[in-house]
Amino acid sequence: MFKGQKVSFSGVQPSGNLTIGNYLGAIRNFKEYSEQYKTFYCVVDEHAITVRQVPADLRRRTYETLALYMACGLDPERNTLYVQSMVHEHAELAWILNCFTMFGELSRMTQFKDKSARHADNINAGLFTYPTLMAADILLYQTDVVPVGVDQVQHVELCRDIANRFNQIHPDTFTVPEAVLPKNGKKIMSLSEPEKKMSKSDENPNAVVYILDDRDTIIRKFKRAVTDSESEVRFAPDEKPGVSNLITIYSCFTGKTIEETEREFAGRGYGDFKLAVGEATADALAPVQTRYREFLADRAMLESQMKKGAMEATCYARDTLARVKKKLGFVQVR
Ligand code: AQP
Repeated sequence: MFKGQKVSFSGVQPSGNLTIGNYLGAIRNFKEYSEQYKTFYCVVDEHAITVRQVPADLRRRTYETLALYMACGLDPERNTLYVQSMVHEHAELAWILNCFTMFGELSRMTQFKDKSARHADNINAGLFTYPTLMAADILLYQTDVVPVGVDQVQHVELCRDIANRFNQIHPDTFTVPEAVLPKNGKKIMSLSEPEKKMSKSDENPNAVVYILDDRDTIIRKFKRAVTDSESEVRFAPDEKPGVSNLITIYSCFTGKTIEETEREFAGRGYGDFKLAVGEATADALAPVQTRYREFLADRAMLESQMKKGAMEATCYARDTLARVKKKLGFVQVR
C-alpha cells in the first residue's frame, strides 16, 4: 500500500485528561516512528463511548487530545493525525471482524474484565467488542507496528489472531502487526496504589500525574507518592513498587539509566528523591504545555487538521475495506 514503507498506527481515547502514563507508554513512542514509517495516529473517540461520556466533555477532549499530539511533537505534515469517528471505515470493518472473532477470545480480555467490574451498571456490547474495533483501526492501514503501553498488548495479540484467521480464509488481505513497547515506561503505576496502573479515569487525582498539571501540583503529587518504610532508592518492582515506579519515571524524563539513578540518590533518602522526580517531570513537560496552549487556542487550525487527517486516512482505509468486501463476496456496483 505504501510502496515498501512500513506503517505505524496507534491511538489514545479522549476519555479523560491524559497522564504521564499515556505520554511515556505511548505518545512519546509514536514520534519514534515518524521519521521512517508512514504513521497514522488517531483520537479514538468511538472507543471512549464504551464507557458513558458527557458529550460536551468528549467533544472538548477530542480537540485537546489532537492539540496534545501536536504539542508532543507529532507534526501533521509528517503524520496523519485524525479523529476515528470521522473515518466511518473503522466502524464498518469492525462489524466484519466481529464475525471473525470468537466469543471466548473476547471473554478472556483483561481490560473487559476490569472495566466491566468498574462499570457493573453498563456492561454493554461495545465494551465487550472493543478489541475488534481496535483490530479494525489497526488492520485498515496494513499496519506493521503498534506503539502501545503494556496494557494494550493483549488487544494487539488478538488483532494478530484475527488477521491470521482472516488471511487463512482469504489470503493476502491484512498485514499482521506487532505491538512495540518503549524500553522504559511501558507501564507507569499509580502514585497512591503502585501495584495498579496509572489511569486517566482514576477517581483519585493524587494517584495520577496529568501531562497538563502545573509545576506545583506535579511536585506536590510526587511528594505524597506512596513508597515504603525503608529509605533506600533501589529498583525492585516486586519488593518496592512505589520507589521503583518513581525511578522509572525519573529515568524516562532525564534519560538516565536505572543504575545511574540509584547511584545518584544513594544515601539521600526519599524526600530529596521525590522532589527531584517532581522537578524532572515538570521540567520535561513545560515545553509540551506551552506548545499545547498555543495549539489549543487555534480552533480553526485544529479543525482544518482534523479534516485533512480524515481525508488522508480515508484514502487508505477505503482501499482496504473495498478489498475486504470483495473477498467476502459483497456486491459492489460503482
Ligand atoms: N500507566 C500507563 N503506562 C504506560 N502506558 C500507558 N497507557 C495507558 N496508561 C499507561 C497507554 O496509553 C495508550 C492510550 O491508552 P488509551 O487511551 O487507549 O486507554 P487505556 O489503555 O485504557 O489507558 P488509561 O489511561 O488507563 O485510560 P482509561 O482510564 O480511560 O481506561 C495505550 O497505548 C496505553 O497502553
